[in-house]
Amino acid sequence: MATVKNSKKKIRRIATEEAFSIPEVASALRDVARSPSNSSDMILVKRIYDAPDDDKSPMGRMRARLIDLEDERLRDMDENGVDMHLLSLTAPGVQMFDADTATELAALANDRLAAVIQRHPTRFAGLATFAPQSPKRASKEMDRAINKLKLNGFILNSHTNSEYLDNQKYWPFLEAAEALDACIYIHPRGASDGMAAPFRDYGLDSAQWGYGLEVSTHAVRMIVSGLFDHFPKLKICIGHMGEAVHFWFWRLDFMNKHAQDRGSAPKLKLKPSEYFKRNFVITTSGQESPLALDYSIKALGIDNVMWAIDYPYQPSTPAVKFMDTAPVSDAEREKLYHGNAERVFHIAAGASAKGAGR
Ligand code: VNL
Ligand code: MN
Repeated sequence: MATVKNSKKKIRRIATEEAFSIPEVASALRDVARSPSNSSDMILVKRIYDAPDDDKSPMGRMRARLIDLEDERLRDMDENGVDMHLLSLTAPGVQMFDADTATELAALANDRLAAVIQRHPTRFAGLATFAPQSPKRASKEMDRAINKLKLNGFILNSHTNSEYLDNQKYWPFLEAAEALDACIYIHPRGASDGMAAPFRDYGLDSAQWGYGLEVSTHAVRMIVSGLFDHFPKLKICIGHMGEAVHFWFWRLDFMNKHAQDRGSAPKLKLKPSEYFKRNFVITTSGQESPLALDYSIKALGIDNVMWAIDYPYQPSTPAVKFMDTAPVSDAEREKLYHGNAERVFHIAAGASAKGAGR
């Protein structure tokens, strides 16, 4: 068992950015992989969804680990003392499909998610998928996902057809999320068409670099467009230690003021950094740097940071060790490991799951 600094107490561990898929979505992504699309997601989609169905293929194994919920995943959680995965349909979600296919597959994925949570209510919670391609139907599915399926919030894989949420055609579902008091987790996908070119070399298309730029740009567009003056209670979560947005606070505030003064940006009620602190929470997914954690807590406050693994793309053992040994107090560790996730994602406060091996 990993050592817990300062304490022997067992702390409930809720991992908040944990990826899954269902066979129907994986097979639709295989069709995308074989299509002529030029999206930067194609590099990853071909790698994972057109890999051989074979135990010896590492990417075939990755696809199997995404689809598995109750076998290897639960074992990995038990071995690492992880009480709960907050599951989300993995990137690019349904956002590369046509509107009808996307709407249908989102509902199917949400049904499967609700069913597995019902079978393992102490081990899984889940973020609902929706199809931004059809904002009106998306709002209906969002309502069903929260009120009927009792899911815990929403997942959105950044841009849709290279458009961002500051585009008012998407506002119906922002209104729905705000009214439902449900947080939207903006997860990365390959960069939008206009910014993808420099990320096509050296493996920069995905988690190494491109993903962070894609989501940080999305978050900043939302903020400086004035969207949060229309939706002051909307909650957005971003992973990978906040995609470095808060590292830019000083310059963003200073230069946004200039942009406002010369008329190239809308007037805002607050400074960009104030919206980020009010409307965003972040997770530590796939970014296990104690220095970045320390900066994040100082910049955003301890109530706005949550632990995540990024399973199965990242291994669980180092993610647990990172949080077990983070130089924070036990009260802070409780918030990072589960308290903030319980509040933001409406997860019932509860004891560690039986069988969580610690
Ligand atoms: C990767 C990492 C991909 C984390 C992900 O979603 C993710 C990757 C597609 O390393 O390719 O959530
Ligand atoms: Mn992820």
